[in-house]
Amino acid sequence: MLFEPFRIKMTEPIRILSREERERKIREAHYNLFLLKAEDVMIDLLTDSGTGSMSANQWAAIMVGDESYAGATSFYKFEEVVKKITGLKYILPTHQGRAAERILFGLVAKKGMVIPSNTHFDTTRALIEYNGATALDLVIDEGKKPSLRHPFKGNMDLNKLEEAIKKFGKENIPLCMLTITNNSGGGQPVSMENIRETKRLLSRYNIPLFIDACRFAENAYFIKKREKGYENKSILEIAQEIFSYADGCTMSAKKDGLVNIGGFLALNDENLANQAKNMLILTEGFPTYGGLAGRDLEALAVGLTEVLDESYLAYRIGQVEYLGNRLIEKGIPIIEPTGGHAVYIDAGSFLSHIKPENYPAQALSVELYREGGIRSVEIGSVMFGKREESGRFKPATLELVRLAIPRRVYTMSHMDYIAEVAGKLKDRVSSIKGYRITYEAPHLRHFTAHFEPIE
Ligand code: P71
Repeated sequence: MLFEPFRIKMTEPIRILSREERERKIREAHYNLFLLKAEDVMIDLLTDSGTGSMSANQWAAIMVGDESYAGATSFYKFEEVVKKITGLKYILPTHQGRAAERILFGLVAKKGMVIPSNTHFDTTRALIEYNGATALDLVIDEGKKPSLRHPFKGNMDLNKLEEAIKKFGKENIPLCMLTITNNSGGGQPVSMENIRETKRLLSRYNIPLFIDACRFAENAYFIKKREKGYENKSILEIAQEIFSYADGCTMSAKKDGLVNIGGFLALNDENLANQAKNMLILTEGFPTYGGLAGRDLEALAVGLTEVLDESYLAYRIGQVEYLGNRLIEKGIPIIEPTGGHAVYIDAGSFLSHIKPENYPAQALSVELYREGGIRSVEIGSVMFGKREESGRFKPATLELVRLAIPRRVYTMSHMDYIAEVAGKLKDRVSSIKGYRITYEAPHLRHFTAHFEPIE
């Protein structure tokens, strides 16, 4: 039987709000869960990013953080761990993932260029588009069918990738990305074979491969469990092989770095690394701290080591699977099999009476809060849908509600509570109504949009 492989020595209270209070809070937040105060949320599944608990060893490391402006000891500890895992040569700390992306894409994503990926997550897509380039999602078709089971639904479609290279020309593709695990598509892993073959194909055209490495350890665990030949390898060995195919990576360490803030950009190309270093100094800070404090780098060095522990990963992936199974038992459609960091409810199918332009996944996420104080995140047409210049509505590929599980924060009984709340919605699903947007920002509108229910 699965249990949490840790003891809890410090707790945080959860405030229980009445249904009337929740109704008022969500209305005041314009039906956007990002605009709720955290103290008004009972179970917070908005994101697994920066929301985990640090271990006693990480807190101890915080105390020995070296806050020197230049050449801090903490930087060299961090750099050594990142080099050991990735084998990449130039390691630049940043305050979080999108700072690494901003620097990278600011240098390579010129107007008219195309950057393929299995699936870009919101910040990578937005930063590529902000720089005038085009972000292409080329995940295998199996990855777009929520109920279809496949061990590596995050895989790149190699035929589509080769077609894209021929269509756009290799000179217009500065790099190709692989997001591991594939966040927008359900936290689904990419197989080692697919990473190797993607690299092999790109090498023929001299296109570098970059890994969006947020959840690399969770991806490595899936490879160990599902891919032939890896069952006896350690997570570290698997991670090292993954990165051996990469020319660089961006990382939001707020996920598999097991820290509350941090990230990095790692590169092999000396020329690109020098340009990136100059941008880092201009916009984040001196290269031995990036946008971080010395203590953050200490905690990250420990976190990147702890995340490779197999009993931690078995619990982590097992907890997500446990929640997924409880939802399936209640007849709630989810992306199957469950991925690494979250359960994704297929709101398009669960709320099939709401059209994509009325945001079924937004409607479901509001309802989870009303019913049980649970905060989730919409990954559907609010996040990825568009109104084209012609006025035509272009929906997202999938309408999903993501229940992201923070690392080492909630117990199995919290999972049971979440499943019970979702089960109650099942009984009154046809009464749930759609929404319209009343305010939106030009980029990443989901963070600040206002909504109103359609009566
Ligand atoms: C996640 C996030 C952060 C987020 C996004 C949207 C709503 C709420 C929270 C961030 C990622 C990511 C991948 C694959 C780059 C970033 C940016 N994810 N790539 O999943 O998942 O990292 O947040 O540190 O800048 O909740 P950053």
